[in-house]
Amino acid sequence: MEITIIGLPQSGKTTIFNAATRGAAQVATFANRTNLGAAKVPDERLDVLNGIFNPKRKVNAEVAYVDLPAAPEGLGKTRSIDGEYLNLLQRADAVLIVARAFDDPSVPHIADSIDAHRDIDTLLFEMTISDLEILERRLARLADGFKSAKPAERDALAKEQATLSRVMAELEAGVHVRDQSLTSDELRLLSGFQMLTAKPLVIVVNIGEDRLDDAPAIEARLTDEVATQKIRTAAICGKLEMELAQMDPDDEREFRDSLGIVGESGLSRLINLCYEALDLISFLTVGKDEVRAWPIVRGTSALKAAGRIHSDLERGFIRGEVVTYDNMVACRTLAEARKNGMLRQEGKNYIVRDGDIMHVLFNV
Ligand SMILES: Nc1nc2c(ncn2[C@@H]2O[C@H](COP(=O)(O)OP(=O)(O)OP(=O)(O)O)[C@@H](O)[C@H]2O)c(=O)[nH]1
Ligand SMILES: [Mg+2]
Repeated sequence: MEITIIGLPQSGKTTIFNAATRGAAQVATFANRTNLGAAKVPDERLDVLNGIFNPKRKVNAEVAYVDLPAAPEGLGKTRSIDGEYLNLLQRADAVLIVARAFDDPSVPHIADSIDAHRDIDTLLFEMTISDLEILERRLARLADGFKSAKPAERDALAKEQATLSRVMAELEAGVHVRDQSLTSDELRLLSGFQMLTAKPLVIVVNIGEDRLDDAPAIEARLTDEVATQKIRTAAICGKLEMELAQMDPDDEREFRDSLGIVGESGLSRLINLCYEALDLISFLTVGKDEVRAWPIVRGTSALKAAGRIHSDLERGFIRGEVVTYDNMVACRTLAEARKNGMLRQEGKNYIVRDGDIMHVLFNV
């Protein structure tokens, strides 16, 4: 699963990539390269389990992030996304848009003024245009195919034509594909085209370090004007978060305290929003060696979840022993959970839930 970061040139994409992945990719004027990295997904439950089990290691779930360079001609000027850049973007499982709100005279802006909401609209517009072009091309091909099609094939072609025309009309009216009501058959058809406005979307506004106090107000406006049920939004200070992420944990905590940042950091929240956007949940494993969170797509069966740990566990799967996180914390050992009847025996078709602690019994 991959989150791909896009945004106008110099909006802070690489800065936020570095913050999320605790990386040190070059932040520079038009550094023309793609950065790949993984972000650890913060999970307080792991910290608690770590305290109970005292294992050798604690392993967070990870999600891959891709930081694209600005589009060749400068995204926001091309009035559509195409070519190699479109191909890269189409591969994304979810898109993270970075919009600039920080003010810094030494960093140029293609529009010569700072307006995050305008830039978000520009990007959404470009994604929409790109999808319209995908649909136009497909419809043109269908029209050609129709002429040479045998009568028996015409029904299917006509049906596809009708669906695509309807999706296109809604898109022209400004309704992203992800917000359209589509049947599962239609969704299956559309998934082949990898349309950009069908992808889960997170929008982050990159605010200046001098506006940390305004973050709640900025987020409220985003919630009002941009967020939908399927578009998640947040405001974070990219530069500050990057600097914090590059410190060792003790210094980071001290620095955060000195800034008066309480509760979950903006960055943690952002990473969790992306996790949700991908529709990922975590199941947990515990033991002497490690406590660990494993990312799975919501709706994954115990059998497939076991396969995430190791293919042998899927191949030789017998059953899963499952206890909820809360019950685990209350009982503190699996033996105690078993004694109290809180360790359930689940078969291969059990749908694993977020926070399930699962021990897989297998035989190969
Ligand atoms: N003051 C301030 N500067 C920032 C912030 N975020 C990014 N910058 C600066 O803006 C410039 C561009 O940041 P990058 O993270 O490289 O932006 P980008 O979107 O990856 O840029 P391209 O890949 O070249 O399109 C750098 O000089 C950053 O230091 C911020 O929150 N505050
Ligand atoms: Mg960059």
